[in-house]
Amino acid sequence: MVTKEEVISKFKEAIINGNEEEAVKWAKESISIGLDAYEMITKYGGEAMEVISKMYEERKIFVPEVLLAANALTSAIEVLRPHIKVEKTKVPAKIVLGVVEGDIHDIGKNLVKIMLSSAGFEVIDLGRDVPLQKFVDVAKEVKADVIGMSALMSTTMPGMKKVIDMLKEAGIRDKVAVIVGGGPVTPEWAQSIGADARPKDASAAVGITKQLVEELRKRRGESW
Ligand code: B1M
Repeated sequence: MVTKEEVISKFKEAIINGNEEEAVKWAKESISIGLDAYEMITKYGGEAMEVISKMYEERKIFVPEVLLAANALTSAIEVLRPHIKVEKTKVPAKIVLGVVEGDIHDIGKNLVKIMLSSAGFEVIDLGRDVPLQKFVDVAKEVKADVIGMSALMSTTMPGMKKVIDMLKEAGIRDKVAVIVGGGPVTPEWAQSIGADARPKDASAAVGITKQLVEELRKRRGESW
């Protein structure tokens, strides 16, 4: 009989080693012994990725190993995903979501998508490395309530500000809420570029989106 600690440790080890099969195996095991699916991804998966990040910075591993670890975590997320508990919202809303141009880190964004869609929001996923103008064009086209942007690199973060400026230029900044997130994105930076919120993680994105949509609805009186 394996303990919870052993399962968590094996799960992290599998991700760090980029062993997809093992990561899936321990993800399944975690569910069968009652560990929390969301915590397995964000806390323990996140910790494994931090180890990977440090090893990469210390040049002990290189991009191919980082990619293998990312793939192992992605496959584990697929197993854990149906077991994530999210409270359903009664606030209908459309969210246009994507990773900004130049950035292909999409695990966090995919997690945000899982949480928002599980909560009942309609998510239009633009994917990763999304041309900035596309956020604005699609938001207009679908009459989005919220634009969600993710960035994992300091070099791609400025794209978020550009999108907000484009929304202003298009005259629709007050019609849509903007949330931003990702490793280097701080609340202070989010505020400085004029975003409405910076949820610290995918779970926080649900409550914040609900609150922003309620405020938006009152402000714009449903007319887009
Ligand atoms: Co790269 N990478 N990477 N990488 N990578 C980082 C980001 C880096 C910090 C590693 C390091 O140097 N220590 C560094 C960036 C440094 C910087 O900012 N200047 C870096 C680099 C340099 C690069 C390359 C340039 C390497 C190269 O080619 N020489 C290259 C860039 C490619 C590109 O984007 N153009 C690159 C490539 C890759 C891989 C493809 C190999 C792979 C990505 C695979 C994929 O995503 N499909 C990869 C990975 C895996 C990482 C690290 C190790 C892990 C990222 C991750 O998935 N974390 C990362 C190190 C790190 O982040 N510390 C690193 C787990 C994930 C669940 O967390 O995405 O933070 P995260 O999401 C969190 C929160 O941030 C939040 O919610 C999630 C938790 O619930 N959140 C949001 C995220 N988005 C949100 C949006 C919201 C709200 C919350 O609202 C809209």
